[in-house]
Amino acid sequence: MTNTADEEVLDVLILGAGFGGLHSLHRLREEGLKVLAIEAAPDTGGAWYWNRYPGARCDVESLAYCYTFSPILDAEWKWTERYAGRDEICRYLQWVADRLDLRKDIRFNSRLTKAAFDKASGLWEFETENGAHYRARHFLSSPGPISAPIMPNIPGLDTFRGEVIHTARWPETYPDFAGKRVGIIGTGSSGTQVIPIVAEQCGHMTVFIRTPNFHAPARNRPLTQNDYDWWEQNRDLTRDRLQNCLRWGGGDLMLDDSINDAMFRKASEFTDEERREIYESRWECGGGVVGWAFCDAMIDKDVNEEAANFLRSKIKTIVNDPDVAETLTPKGFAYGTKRCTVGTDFYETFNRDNVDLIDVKTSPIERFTETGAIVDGREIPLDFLICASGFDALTGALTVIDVRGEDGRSLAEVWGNGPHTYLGISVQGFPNLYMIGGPGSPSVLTNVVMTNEMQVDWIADLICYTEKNGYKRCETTAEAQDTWTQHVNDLVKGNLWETADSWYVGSNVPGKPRVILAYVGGYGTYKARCTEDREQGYPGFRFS
Ligand code: N01
Repeated sequence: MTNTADEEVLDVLILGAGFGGLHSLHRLREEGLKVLAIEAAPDTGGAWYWNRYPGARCDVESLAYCYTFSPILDAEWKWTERYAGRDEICRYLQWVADRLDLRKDIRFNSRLTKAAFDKASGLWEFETENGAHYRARHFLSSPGPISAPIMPNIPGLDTFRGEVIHTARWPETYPDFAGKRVGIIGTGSSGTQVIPIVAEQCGHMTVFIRTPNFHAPARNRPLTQNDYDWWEQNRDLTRDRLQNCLRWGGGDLMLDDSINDAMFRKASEFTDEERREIYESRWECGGGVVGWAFCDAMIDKDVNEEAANFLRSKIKTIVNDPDVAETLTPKGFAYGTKRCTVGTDFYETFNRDNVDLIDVKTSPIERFTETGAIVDGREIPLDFLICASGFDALTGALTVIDVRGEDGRSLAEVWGNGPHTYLGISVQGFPNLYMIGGPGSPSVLTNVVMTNEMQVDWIADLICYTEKNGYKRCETTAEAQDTWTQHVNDLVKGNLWETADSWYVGSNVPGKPRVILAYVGGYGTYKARCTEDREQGYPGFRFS
């Protein structure tokens, strides 16, 4: 298909064929709407398609990191590991696309470059990199909240003659690291996963660390028949629990109920000894919510500090060199305000003879040369540079595309001082545009698949409401948008969330305004707020 603009008008065009996009396609098709999804990648997978780096693995347990809307999918899919690797997640989504016969309504290799709302026709008009055009009444955007990679801005990087690889653009042909000197920038979720694996494969690795983060072991393992039996019996209960817990993130399925239940109580309800045991049990069990042991972990500074100190204390017990352990120790920000990283053998890797750690806060990379990086006036020779340097999160996926609303202004302009949205779903001046995982929604702080499902259903209901009532336009009001945006910002004022620089607040992208990008009020509160809006006949929207 090269040009459909003159031939047909879609009811809905969906951007992205990851978790949110596939589910949206299925749900809206079931509603009898004419829907098409476009996807930049050659297959399904969304962000997981691109994050091909070795070690890429989800930090939410696989049993809970999948769709819940279909009993068929539940019955027929079996995860093989506690935390699914990138390839298995991609296989899952490919299988879902086949099982639900979605592929016929997806155009792959179609990178969206332009989307504009035409006021006269009331239609969205789309253009892709390969020259295809589409028109649709509704635009449902699901490109993934963490999908626009950024590179470190270091002088001379463009002159470096070795291979430069961003983890989210890993080459299809696996690099031959044998005997080679590899530098790596970034010790976030991607960096902590890729470092241990490449360190085993290369001749020498130099890790350039800027802000050591809190880190927990994943304790990944194959799932057993016992796990499947347990899941069969507890699936509904567990899902209810996830739906009702404010901020459940992952890593808990394998914990004893008594430890899990502590998460609903304040730390002060437990003795020092009990709290220590709870932290130890969580550490032994593994997962990113090790420190999120009590309901006030992200509210009470002292509770948070205790969790932080517990995690800090573990580093010295693993890393042999005390100076290296110190460099790896997070300081100056609260646990959880920068996403806790989860991996296998991250700290252990710094005991290897072929791995060096350089603190770029005290010894910055002055510049790159053709052959390496200059630090403290001396060249560190490199053959490869891996950039696990992160993403322009939440807004970047849409601002890299030329998306224009009814007055011709682009989202990038409108969000110039920080994103304004209603429920993270709708933007004033952009009628019939709906975002999954948008700024102002809690998606990235929750089990993102669960929040996506909720948003897909909510948006589908809204589109159906618009269609059934014969409306042409549905857009949020300025008042609803301002109130929601203020609420999102107020939630972090003067509390722990303000302590860290990270992609949560956009500070990782030069020039991006420093505002909280995700809703920190929790999944349950958010869902209740969305449900209330729907039940009251969508007072946050204007229909015409
Ligand atoms: O990116 P990040 P990520 N010089 O932004 C460093 C999800 N995810 O790709 O902290 C030196 O977290 C930067 O340093 P600093 C997950 O939600 C999930 O790792 O800014 N360093 C930081 O260490 C995650 O949170 C999974 O000081 C520079 C790193 O690069 C999100 O994606 C796996 C630098 C970037 O860390 C993003 O994770 C992967 C410079 N110039 C990703 N520029 C799982 O499910 C940047 N850095 C497990």
